[in-house]
Parts: sequence; C-alpha cells; structure tokens
Amino acid sequence: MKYVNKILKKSSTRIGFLILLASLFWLKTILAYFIDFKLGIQNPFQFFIVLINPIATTVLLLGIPLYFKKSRIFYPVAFLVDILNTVLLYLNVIYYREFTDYMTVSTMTGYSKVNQGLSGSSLALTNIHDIIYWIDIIVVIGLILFKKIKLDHRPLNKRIGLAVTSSAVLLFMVNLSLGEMDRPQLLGRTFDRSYIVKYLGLDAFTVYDGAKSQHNNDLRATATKSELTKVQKYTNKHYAKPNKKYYGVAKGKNVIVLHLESFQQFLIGQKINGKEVTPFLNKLYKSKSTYAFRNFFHQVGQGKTSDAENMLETSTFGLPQGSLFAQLGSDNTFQAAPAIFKQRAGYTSAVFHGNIASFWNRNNVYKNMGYQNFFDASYYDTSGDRSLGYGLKDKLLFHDSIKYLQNLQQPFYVKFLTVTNHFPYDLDKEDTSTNFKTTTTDDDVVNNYFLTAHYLDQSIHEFYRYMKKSGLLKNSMIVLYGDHYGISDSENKNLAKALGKDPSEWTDYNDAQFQRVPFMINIPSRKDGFVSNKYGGEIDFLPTIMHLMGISTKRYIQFGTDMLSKQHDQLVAFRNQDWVNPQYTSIDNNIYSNKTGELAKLTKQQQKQVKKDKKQVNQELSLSDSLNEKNLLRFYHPKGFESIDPRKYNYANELQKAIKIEKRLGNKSTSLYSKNGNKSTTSLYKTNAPEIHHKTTDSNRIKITNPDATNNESTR
Ligand code: GP9
Ligand code: MN
Repeated sequence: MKYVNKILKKSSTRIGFLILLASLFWLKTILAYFIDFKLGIQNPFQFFIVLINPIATTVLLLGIPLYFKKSRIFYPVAFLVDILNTVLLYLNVIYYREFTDYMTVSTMTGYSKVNQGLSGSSLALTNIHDIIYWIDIIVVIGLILFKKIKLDHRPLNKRIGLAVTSSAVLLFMVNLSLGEMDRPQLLGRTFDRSYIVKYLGLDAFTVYDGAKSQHNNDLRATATKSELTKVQKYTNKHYAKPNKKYYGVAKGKNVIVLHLESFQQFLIGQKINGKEVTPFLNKLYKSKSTYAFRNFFHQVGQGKTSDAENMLETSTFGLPQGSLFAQLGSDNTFQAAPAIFKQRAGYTSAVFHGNIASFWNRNNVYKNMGYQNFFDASYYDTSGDRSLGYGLKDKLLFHDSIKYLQNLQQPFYVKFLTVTNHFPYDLDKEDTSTNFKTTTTDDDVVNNYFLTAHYLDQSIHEFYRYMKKSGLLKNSMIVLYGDHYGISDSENKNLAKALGKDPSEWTDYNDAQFQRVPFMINIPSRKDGFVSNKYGGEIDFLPTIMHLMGISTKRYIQFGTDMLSKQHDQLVAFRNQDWVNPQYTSIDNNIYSNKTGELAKLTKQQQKQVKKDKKQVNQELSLSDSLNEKNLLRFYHPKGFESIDPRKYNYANELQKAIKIEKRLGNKSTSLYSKNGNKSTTSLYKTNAPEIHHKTTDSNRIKITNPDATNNESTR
C-alpha cells in the first residue's frame, strides 16, 4: 500500500504521470509480444532486445505532451497519444490472430490488394484477456477522477521536452545498433516483417513500413503508359523465337521445380576424399534425359532466394537494393508462371516449403502470382530435430509433402524450396552419412557445405525413387537449379584450398566464375540429353521452360530468352551491373578474358562490342526496375491473360480443398491418388531420415524462423 501511495504521489507530477503511462504501455507491449505474437526469440541477446525495444518509441511519443505548457492541453494530449498507440498495438494483436502477420500501412489504409485488413468478422477474434490492453487506461482515468492522481498545473519548461525527445532518439539508435549486431542489414534487406517488430518494435515497424509504402506509391503515381512502351520495345526486340526441335517436348507434363538451396555448379562432379559430393545429381547431370547447362549463372541481389524465385516466375530482375518480394510483392501486378500455366494449359500450382510463410513475404507474393497452393511450415511437423535454422530438413520436406502432392490435380506446376543446404550449413550428426567424409580445412563453413550438399543430394535421390515407383516420373519434367552461391567471395580462398587450388592465385575473376549454379532440365521421356556450353542465367529460366511446355512467350514481358533458341542472348547481367558473356567477364568495369582469366587487351572492334554489352546490361536492369518499381504491368494486358485477384487465394486447409476437388471430379480426377485407384502412394516413399523413426523433442534446439544470418549475407 505504501508503495502504491508513493507511485500515486509521483504520478501527480507531469513527468511522473508520463513515466506511469510509459511503464504501463511498455508492460502491455511486452505482454502482447509473449502472449499474442510469436517473435521466435532465439537467444538471450534477442530476449534482451525484445525487452527494450518498446522503450525508445514510447518515450518519443509520450514526450510530445511535454511541449504543451498548459495542463489543459498536456493531459488530453498525453491520453490521446497513449490511446492511439494502444489502438495500433491492439489492431495488430487482432490482425495477427487472423493472418499471423503485422499490419502494414497499406492494409490499414485499405490500399493493399492482398487482404482487406480487419473486417466485421475480426471481432470474433477478440479474446477475454484483451482487457489487459485497455485496463491501464481505464484505471488511470479512474484514479484521476477520484483524485488519487492529482493534475499538476505548474507550467513546464519546454527544454524538458527537447531533452526527452533527444534521449529517445539516442535510445533508438542504440536499439537499432543492437538489432543490426544480431541481424546485419536488418532494414536494408527486410527479410520478414516479424524481424523488424522483434528488433525495433511495432511503432518503428509501422513508421518504417509507412515511409516505404509512401515511397512506392509516389513512384507508382508518376508512372505512365509510355514507360511501359519503352519496356515493351526492348523486350519485343530482344525476344528469341523457340527452337522447333524442342518446342512443346514437355507439353502437358507436370513441371516439378527443385530449388537447390545455395547450390553452386562446382559441386557437380566434385570429389572430396575420393568420393563424389553429389553422386545422384552428377548422374542426373549426365543423363541422356537431361538438358544441362554448365555456364548458367545466378543473378540475385540482396533478396537472395526471393530474387531467384522472382526471376524464375516472372523473368524480370530483382531490385538493386533489398528484396522485390518484400518491398513490392504485396501490391504489384505480376504475370507470373503459375497464372500463365493455369490459364494457358490448365495447370494446378503449389509451393512446398518448410519455413514460415511470411519469410520473404511469400504469403502475400504467391497470391499475387496466382499460386493456388502454398504448403508452408504450418503443414509439417517441424518440432525437435526435424528442423534446422531455416525449417524442415530436406529429406523430411520431400517425404512429408507426398500426402499433399498426391491429391493435386495433374498436370501440376510445383516447386520444392529446400533449406538444409543453407549457411551456416549446420547438420545434425544423425543426418551425416558414414561413407562420406568432408574436408578438414580451418574453415568450418567450407567443410560443412559439402556435408549439407551431400545430404541434399540424398534427399533428391529419395524423391526420385518415389517418383519412379509412383509413376510420376514419366509424366513429368523436373527442373533443378541452384538459387545462388553458398560460399561467399570472402570465403572463396578457403574453398580454393579445399579444392586443392592455390589460394594466393585466387582473383576477382575467379569469384565471378564461381557464381555458376546448376540448371538441369530432366525429361525422363526424352533421350536427347546434352550438357550445353551456352551462357545464361536465372532470367532465362521461364522462357526456356515455357517453350518446352509448348507455351509461346511472345506476348509476355520477359527479360530473359529461351536458352534452347538459336537466338538466345548469351549476355548475362549480374544485379550489380557486372556481367559475363562467352568471351569476357566484366567486374567493376574491368574486362577479363574468359580464355586467360587475365585482364583483356581489347582491339578497337572488341572495345565497341564490350561497350555495347555494358549498355545493354544497364538498359535491361533499369527497364526491369522501372517496370517493377512503377508497377507498370498493371497497364499491360497480354492476350487472354486474366488478371489475378489475390483476395481469392487462401492457403488454409489445402488438403481438404484438394480432396473436395477430387470428389467433385469423380473419375475425371487426375491426381496421383485417384490414378492409383483412390489409394495413397505415401507407402512408396522410402527415406533413411532418422527423424522419421524416432521422436525427440529437445526444446533447446534451434527453432526455425530465426535463421542466424551473419557474415554470409553480403551480396555481389
Ligand atoms: C528461407 C529460405 C532462405 O525461407 O528460402 O532464403 P535465403 O536466405 O537463401 O535468401
Ligand atoms: Mn537461398
């Protein structure tokens, strides 16, 4: 009681009153963090950041009333700020219950295409404990009415306001640096909204998001159709017509994209201690049913996986900074693979990924792209040792996906996003195979990379065995690709050592050459496979695949060209404006000869060609940026393309929905399940994943959703 009286007395001064409001607001924010939101706190340091992150912005906001001398204004302003801030917190609590995500400014203002935000039905999401968000305000008002807290009418010195504001700013800077320490490039890359809330708090997230969407809106508002014409002029001229020999050879087949996380081309055929790192993929690479490319480059920027996905689905580039998925993906108009395949050839589409849906904003982007199904971490058991840093282990991802895959109508376009071969390449001992020993260099990243790549190879092999047994293989085209480098430039010298090369001779040129990733198109029904020397990159993926499927690309805006076409353009642009072509590699405008690996001595004629290439690289990157940043595709209506209404997409209860479709179609259903005489095919799947056979729930294990991204996140 004495203590309470003391607080009440202190609260009867203006500063004391603000401290009371601020402490109560801090307390309820923390309660929201732990009761309603899932921030995925991974270590004590993150716990500490979460505890302090509401302070700076609360002090900043509750410092505003200090600028008002008169108590008549001071107290109402203080309440207003506190109430508005509580409204923001509470709306997010309700929104989170429905969408497992935080409210963006465009959702609040009703601008968002993906979802309308809160509706009447959201009221159903209120909870009895929600009273904690409001009770403090009610109690404080009561205490004032009953004169337990007295109003302080003495005028305030304005300098106090300034002092409080500046301390809040300083505090925020400290908070931000702590966040960046744990999560480099936190704001630059915006992996996931939940990260910004975790490190900087809800207020900071809202302001940051508001500023970004204002910027996007400004850019879009200035957009004109003539800018679209410019883009179109370029892509029309650049179009490469299909090669008759390959056009439509995979018509009507399922398209199964296997995303090989952080997988570089040098792994193909690589032996360590006399053993192949990826024996199965090596076989596939050389198979007579595979069209493989040895000079295929990743072209991602800071958006890494999401940039690769964007290029694959749309044949437009990622952004010069940050991730297109995260920055524009919620509202942009896409004319992407799943929508095109559905509309032109009746394909069902699905993504299988054992990480949380909000990572890289996939939950929103996929809807705008027209993905019909998204099986994210919530569809899998990711507990205990079943998952690592970025989610469900690959062997389990494939194994546990069959029960969903088999109910989808064929032909389907599906994508499996693997995660185990991801920096820092952690793998549990139980998942390492006894007959493959990795290198023993001083660099554990390099040593472990071979182990996780080996594991990924086994996962793919198991999935292939299932595809063969279930009959899926012969009706499918399987496309495998590596999304980006796994070993960063800063570690390439250590890699060189592991590969028996001299690290002292390693140059920028070698770094660039190591940006090769696999691109293999395996069509088991074909016997005319090859390994091509043609140069290309991720931007070329979609036109190549479409032509194989027998779908013309002519009417779409795409920056890549079909790698099987005789007119294919072999100039490969990197996102930082470096480039390669079959003769040269340009790094920071230094031109290297691919023959010698040395700086090239160019004739006048060659100089002219190089200049032309450089111009084209800049042109295509900037046209792609203008297309995406200004959302120009909303003005473009290719023949027969029905625009996507993302609100019609919902990724809950996918299996039930698929079964309903099966039932409706009856004996016309083309799912694997129906084709198998309405019997499950899951028993055909054989995996040696130890996690299947035992159950462990070690709560100290790394939980998914909070990958520890440290030094490997630099981009080219
Ligand atoms: C996360 C996974 C990894 O879901 O796709 O993304 P990355 O860090 O490679 O961009
Ligand atoms: Mn990746």
